[in-house]
Amino acid sequence: MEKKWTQLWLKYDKKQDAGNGAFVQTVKFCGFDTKAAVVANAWKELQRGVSGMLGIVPALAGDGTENPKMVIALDAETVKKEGYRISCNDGCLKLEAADENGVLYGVFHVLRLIAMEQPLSKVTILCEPDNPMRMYNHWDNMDGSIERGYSGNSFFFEKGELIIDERITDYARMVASVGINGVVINNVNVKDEATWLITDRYFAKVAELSNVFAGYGIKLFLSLNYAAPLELGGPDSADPLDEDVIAWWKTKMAEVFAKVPNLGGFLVKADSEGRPGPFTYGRTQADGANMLADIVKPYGGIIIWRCFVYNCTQDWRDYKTDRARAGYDNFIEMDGDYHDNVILQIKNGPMDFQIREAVSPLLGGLKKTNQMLEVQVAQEYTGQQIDLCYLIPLFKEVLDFKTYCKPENDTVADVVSGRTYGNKNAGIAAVCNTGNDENWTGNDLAAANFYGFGRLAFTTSLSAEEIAEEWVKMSLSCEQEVVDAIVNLLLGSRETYEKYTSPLGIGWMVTPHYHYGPSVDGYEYSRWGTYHRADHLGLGVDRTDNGTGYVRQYYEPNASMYNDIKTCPEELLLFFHHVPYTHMLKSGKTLIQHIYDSHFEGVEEVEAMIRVWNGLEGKVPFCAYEVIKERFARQLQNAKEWRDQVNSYFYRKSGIADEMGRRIY
Ligand code: GCW
Repeated sequence: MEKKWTQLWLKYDKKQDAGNGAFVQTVKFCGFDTKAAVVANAWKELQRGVSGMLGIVPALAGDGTENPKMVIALDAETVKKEGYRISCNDGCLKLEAADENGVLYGVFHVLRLIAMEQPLSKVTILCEPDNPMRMYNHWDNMDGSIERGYSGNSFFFEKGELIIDERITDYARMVASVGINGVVINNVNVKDEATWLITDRYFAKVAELSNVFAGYGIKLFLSLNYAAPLELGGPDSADPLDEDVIAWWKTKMAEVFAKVPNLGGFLVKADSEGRPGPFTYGRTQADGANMLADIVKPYGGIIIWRCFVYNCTQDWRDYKTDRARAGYDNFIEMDGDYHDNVILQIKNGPMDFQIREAVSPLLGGLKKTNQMLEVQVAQEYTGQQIDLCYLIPLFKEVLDFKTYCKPENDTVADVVSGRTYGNKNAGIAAVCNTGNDENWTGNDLAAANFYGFGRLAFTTSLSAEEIAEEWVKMSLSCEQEVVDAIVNLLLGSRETYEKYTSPLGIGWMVTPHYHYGPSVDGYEYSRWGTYHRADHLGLGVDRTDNGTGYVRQYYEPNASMYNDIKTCPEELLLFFHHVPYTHMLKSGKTLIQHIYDSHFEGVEEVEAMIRVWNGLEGKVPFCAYEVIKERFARQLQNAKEWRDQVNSYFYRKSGIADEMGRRIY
């Protein structure tokens, strides 16, 4: 069966000219070789976009051309790496770029403006990426399944093989258009065939894929099985200090880098959720990461080492062990020991991609180690691309968080961009939400996250609203009324989701393993360390000085702020404190009343979103309209289930009735 797929925000359908056609008729390149892959692709894209949107086929101007309307010129002096400047003077549009990636990003910027029907004549803009590394991580398995994937199967793998087709090129165009410059194609849980990606069995295909990426300025990365030596017929150990193990990796990496061009390096999940790692051999995380890093260094390779290391066989009776502490406790002591081509990749929160949790204290806690932020665009705990949950506001909140690691430049955005400590190996990665569904992301509106993450990683100062507006205009409609309606839906969606799910930062309460839908006690008596600790008097995890002491992992004044129930931000109240149901919130409501109210409100808000959506029938493309409508119907079911289970649970635990006398079971 032939698979089809949409072009998302690069669909290049007919647009109002807005005076733009005049600029893109003849284009002249200065200082760039139009035959070089990335520049050639940029030129191809410009032709494709302009002819689709404006009905003009741009021509390449020769050296002798008197008055080209658009000039794409090299400027590595005043424009930084991967950056570009667009300006318009005397009827000539100028795109100056520092390098080939800059040309590509600049061209996509021009196309974006055309797609948004904005006049090019008014542009003067210098765009340089805020983060050196801007990556998508795919959790795709080689059998074609995707761990935490909600939009079909993998388009990278099928039945143990790599797929190289037109869709891969479209994927590369898509992510390059928002500035992504690195992609990990396989799941961090590297098992079975995936371990063999670094062998002869797959080199030819991996190289082919890597070349496609190279044409769009994207470095290929692979997830690595730390125990590869044992599984690929090497030494019977993966001890990072063992001479035979080191020798085996040296030979292996020499081979891999020789066979696979454009390889950026490797992502490693070690000693995490049953994956092998240096702890097995009594070695440290730094021992493991540095061993690999030293070996890939001659090839310019980077080792991205995940910090998702915690005890996943905890006893729920144990109140002292706190999963939130684990990342920091496992990595802080060796700050400064990691070599300079190691980057520690840290999830935004200390638990796991919940709808609301504190910011990981490791970010900025580490002062002498390269750090990268990891967020999840795939909606594992945030509605699985059935429920609408625009995540850019959440990501911005994390990036804006003031760590107090230094007197200035101390936000998470500063730290992970490398501004705080002046390091180059830094950036942001996101677990991607795509699959081989026709619309790529299951719910068409979930593509706003796919788009938005890249835009935000490139230009952190963009607001969630600006990003949403761009995406809507490029994907669904430029009609202002429609744009406003959809942007509002997106912007309110995270809080709505939060309202009908788990309250005030406590998280979880999800169906075990699947993580969609409510199960209040689903993880309460399990080994995973994700408890709410509800009893008949109250709920929440005491992470203060009297509890697990987690608050002390933050710098002051954050530590004291979180420690004191009076200053702890209320949206994180239950993350840091065990609180009586009768505790009075700033709103003047008791905790229990807040739980009831927010759950009723959450469902009402979903109903309101559905009314808005129904009003857009005929104003957005039919397919998208129908898919989204169906998703909203499922979201409403889910929201009601959450409301009723959570409210009933806490009514039964507390014995306190809803002041409004609404139906609780
Ligand atoms: O959130 C958990 C997921 C796992 C995932 C793990 C991780 C890839 O439930 O499916 O494994 O995080 O981030 O490694």
